[in-house]
Amino acid sequence: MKKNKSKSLKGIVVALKANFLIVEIDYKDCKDESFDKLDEKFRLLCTRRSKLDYLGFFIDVGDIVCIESIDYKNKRAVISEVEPRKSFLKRPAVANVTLASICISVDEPLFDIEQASRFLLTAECANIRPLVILTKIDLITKNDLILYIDKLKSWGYDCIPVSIHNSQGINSLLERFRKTKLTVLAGPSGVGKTSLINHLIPAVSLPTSSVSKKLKRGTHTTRHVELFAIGNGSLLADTPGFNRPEIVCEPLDFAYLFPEFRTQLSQSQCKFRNCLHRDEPGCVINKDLERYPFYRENLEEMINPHLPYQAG
Ligand SMILES: Nc1nc2c(ncn2[C@@H]2O[C@H](COP(=O)(O)OP(=O)(O)OP(=O)(O)O)[C@@H](O)[C@H]2O)c(=O)[nH]1
Ligand SMILES: [Mg+2]
Ligand SMILES: [Zn+2]
Repeated sequence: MKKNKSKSLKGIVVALKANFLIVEIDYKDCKDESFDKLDEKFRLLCTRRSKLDYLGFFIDVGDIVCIESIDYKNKRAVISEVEPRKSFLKRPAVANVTLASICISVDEPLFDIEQASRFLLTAECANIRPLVILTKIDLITKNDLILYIDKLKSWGYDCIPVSIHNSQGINSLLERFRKTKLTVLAGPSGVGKTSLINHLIPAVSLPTSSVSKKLKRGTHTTRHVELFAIGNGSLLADTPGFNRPEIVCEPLDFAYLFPEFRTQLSQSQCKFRNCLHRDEPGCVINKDLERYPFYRENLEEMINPHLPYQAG
């Protein structure tokens, strides 16, 4: 076994563990090295060159990095460079995301407009078009499911309804993920993100736990972001659930994060260029849309963070 000090390789950060980073590289990229047979992909425990800290480079899961001083025997290496990111989802923090799959359960925990919207807005803010995965559909009737699908449609989103109990939707999900370079599963705690990964990737068996009977909420089982191979060179990220993502955005840009408002703003223009779509004359936004009160309340909070908004 040799230490390869001269050659650097590219890999992807698949997890952060304390002060270390786990980087996955392709066996084919280092075929010429004199080491024993390894899996097609393998993972190395890495530290980072201190110059990266001086230069202020943060490294997150999903980052593409150059590694050197590779010790194949002990599966260790050092990160020397980080490639510029194509996208970045702030919370959960994942770089180079190509699809943000927002998992929302129809029950246990119950579908919540504000919470679902906050997750969707986080993806929209990062300029990553989200896909909604409606989970635990075995817990509701077909008619109720249709109501949820229609609701999401009226917000401008298609969804994939799934259940791990009767495997509904699982194949279309798998197909979609295998066509996507890096998909993140994000959403509130307890909606079944990890259960979905266990179901989709049989080799993976991650801990999950039932939602609290009293609060009907998840118990924050997953603690770290981790990427898993899902076939076809695609990766799927499990992430810790949280309950209330913050929305950080300029008030004038806020309406553009809602597809149903975007559609109206692309068809006609408000009278004033700086319209915030409140009570301005000549505003084209339809105030009867389901998420308008949510937009309005959060807009007022952005403008006056210290004053509670009171609907008129
Ligand atoms: N009925 C039903 N229960 C499900 C389904 N998927 C997951 N669950 C249950 O939901 C509970 C929570 O699942 P987890 O996979 O731990 O949820 P999570 O989203 O990863 O939660 P955090 O890690 O806390 O963010 C478990 O008891 C699962 O068995 C489903 O399709 N139907
Ligand atoms: Mg989990
Ligand atoms: Zn307007």
